[in-house]
Amino acid sequence: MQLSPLPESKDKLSFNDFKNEVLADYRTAVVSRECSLLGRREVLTGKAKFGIFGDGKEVPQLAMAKAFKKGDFRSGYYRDQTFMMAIGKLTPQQFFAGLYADPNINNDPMSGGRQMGGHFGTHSLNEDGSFKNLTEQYNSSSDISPTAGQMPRMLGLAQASKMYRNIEEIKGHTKFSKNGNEISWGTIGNASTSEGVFFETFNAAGVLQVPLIISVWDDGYGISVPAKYQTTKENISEILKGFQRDNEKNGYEIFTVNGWDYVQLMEVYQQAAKIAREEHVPILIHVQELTQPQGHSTSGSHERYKSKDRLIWERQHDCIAKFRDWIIQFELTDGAGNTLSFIDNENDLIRIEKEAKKEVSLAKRTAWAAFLNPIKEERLKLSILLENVAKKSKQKSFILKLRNDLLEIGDPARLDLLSRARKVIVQVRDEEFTAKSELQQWVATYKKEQQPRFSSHLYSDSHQQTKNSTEVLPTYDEKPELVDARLILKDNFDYLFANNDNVVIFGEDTGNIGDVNQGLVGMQEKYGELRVADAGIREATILGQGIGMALRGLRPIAEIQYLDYLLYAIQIMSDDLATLHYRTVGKQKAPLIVRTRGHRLEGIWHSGSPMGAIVHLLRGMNILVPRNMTKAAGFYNTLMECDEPALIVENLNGYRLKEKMPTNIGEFKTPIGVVETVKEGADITVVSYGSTLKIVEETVQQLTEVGIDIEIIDIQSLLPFDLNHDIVKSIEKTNRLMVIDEDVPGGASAYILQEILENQNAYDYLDSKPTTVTAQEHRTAYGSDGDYFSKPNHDDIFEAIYAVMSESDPDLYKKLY
Ligand SMILES: Cc1ncc(C[n+]2csc(CCOP(=O)(O)OP(=O)(O)O)c2C)c(N)n1
Ligand SMILES: [Mg+2]
Repeated sequence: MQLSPLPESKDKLSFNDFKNEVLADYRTAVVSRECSLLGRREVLTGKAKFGIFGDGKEVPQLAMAKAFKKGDFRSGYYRDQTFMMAIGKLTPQQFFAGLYADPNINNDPMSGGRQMGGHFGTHSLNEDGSFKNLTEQYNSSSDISPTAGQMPRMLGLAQASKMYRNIEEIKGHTKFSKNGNEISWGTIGNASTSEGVFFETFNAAGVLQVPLIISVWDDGYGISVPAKYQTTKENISEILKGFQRDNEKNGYEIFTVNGWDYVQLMEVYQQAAKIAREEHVPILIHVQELTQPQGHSTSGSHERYKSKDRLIWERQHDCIAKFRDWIIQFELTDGAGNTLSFIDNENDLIRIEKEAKKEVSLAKRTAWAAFLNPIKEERLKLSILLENVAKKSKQKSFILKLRNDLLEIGDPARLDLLSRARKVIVQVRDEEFTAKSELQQWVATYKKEQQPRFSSHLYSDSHQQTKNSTEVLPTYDEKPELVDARLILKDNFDYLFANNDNVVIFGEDTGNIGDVNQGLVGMQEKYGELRVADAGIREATILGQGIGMALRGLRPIAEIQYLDYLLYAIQIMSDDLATLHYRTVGKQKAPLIVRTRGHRLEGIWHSGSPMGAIVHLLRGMNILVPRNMTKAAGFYNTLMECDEPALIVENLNGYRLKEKMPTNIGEFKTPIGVVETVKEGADITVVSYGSTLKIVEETVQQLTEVGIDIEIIDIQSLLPFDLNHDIVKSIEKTNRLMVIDEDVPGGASAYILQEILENQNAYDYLDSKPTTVTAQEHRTAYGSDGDYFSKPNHDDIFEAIYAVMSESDPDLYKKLY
């Protein structure tokens, strides 16, 4: 693109305004740089653990901030402190609070100390968990550390604008959009563009034609590895040229600009924003010739891997130094022939620099005091308690020494307090006196107060949390119609689309044919190509679409065609979606529903059921495993009223099985975290879920014939798990437990056992060894025999149950083999 050399805005503003803006920008850049410099020192002197800063990337971020409007969203990475400062969402004091890991969200609004510094985000939610009016504020989705992990979500943030502009029914959702004018602003390091999700997102945004502006901050390196090992031709915009739109075909607008060139940057960002906002065209801005004055992070020095020449070049091209030179040299002749400049002389800049230093230094000290003073006060209280304990205890000298050591720590951490108190409790275990009880009480209260600072908000705590969900049973006609189960889902989706205008669904083959199992047949025709959409084969970005749209108030359902292919998306689910509410201390939410189908069908990649991996990687989500489509539909209905993300695994072999058509489609609800006793019995509690549950049911008759009466419990919801502890109530009665699961040995079954044995204390009631029947440890072989020999089959289940009974009464149940 041809660009004019000076910002258009210059003509519109009086020179004084222009000058003030330039100097204010310079000030922001210098303040940000000073934060980086002092931040590094704080780490090197031990006050903070790790630092990764935005030095060398300041000037382009000023340009991005100027083009950024209220309602827009950023999805970026750890270099963006200058941008955050420029939009007024990060103060130097907050910057240092984050560096110190201050767990007070008021001090570190980015993550309440949960994330390393440099991971930014804004608050989308009110105290009660409801959305704020996002169009009235600058927004940043919360950063994550995995390189390029911000890419999939930035696609969804952009796509939301497209939805709000083009879907008539949701135009009234003015909290989230003003006619889809909002841009999703992505930032990424040059080296991180090597990641698969970068290219996947890039292509998808071109296909979808969404208002996304991706800035690549190119400093030629990814830690120590230079561009020649990262990028073909060492140039990301060069190799992406094929994406450039032309008169015939949609595509991208691509800009390149040097990161030290203030004027060009302003121009490029203004132009890019105009195109993206008005035309909904994705844009790449390749910002080149950036530097890293202090190296990658506090973990090492860049002198180890950059040549002398490169280091000299970096000093010469430091964007702030270049900006400074430009300010000094700038002259303009006005209409009257007067020479206009930004400053009288260099002293004007030196004054700004000095003030910035002072401001940052003060901010640092204030942040440190705000972080440390509460701990010091807590220490004082504890020291008095310890002294009281010492006075009464036989271990007086030990305790006093411990107390004195505690008081001598210059910068105490909470662990210093709690750990010492716990050690004292051990020392006085044989003694009894009031001061000891007070100390015990202190430990309990302190834990109770402090633990939530590190562990709260994994799930929603609003009134819409899934744990509050209640059951609404399906109702039936006297003689209910038996239908292919997929039709129950289809009718239920129809109801959901009709009654919730912000529900959208998308995935591979989801739109035109109504999903591979026809659970959505006819829905696209009825609700349009945007709400019921086909997606490319790109699971990670299907997830990202969902996360981004959910962050902006839509209720997306992201469909992953088969459970086996969830692995392509699981990184984003695990790193981004599942951690979102936790890492923002409840300041952002993405109530995305991930729909998939799986468990057993045929062969290695259509029979997988890696539920153990899933429940462990996705803490923070609800993992729901309905045994049939009525239960599945009920889960969708429940989730529509909740504000948490969830995965629903439908049974791949269940769509054509017959189920009774309920009369209250869209209204019945499967409760989350509640098990269901499918069959009552006296001899053994058999716990299972999903497709396997049906196989368990099929063994009932054979078991009855040999006189064994099993109780069958459907777990239904792996996360959360049996909130009412109903399983142990069954074991109280049967005194025996068997877990049947089609994951590998020690997979989901180990998780289920831990829940039941440890959390529900079932071992108290067991008369037999608790056992598991699982799949083999390899993937499932193809064909009917492959299934029989790989997955738990009804003979395996029968024999396993029989063996338990035989062990307890060998005369009644003679050994089979
Ligand atoms: C998936 C993943 N792999 C490796 C890392 C470790 N890591 C952190 S930053 C980084 C280099 C990123 O370089 P670039 O994208 O150019 O950004 P820059 O730091 O240069 O701005 C690496 C390898 C990571 N965070 N995530
Ligand atoms: Mg780099």
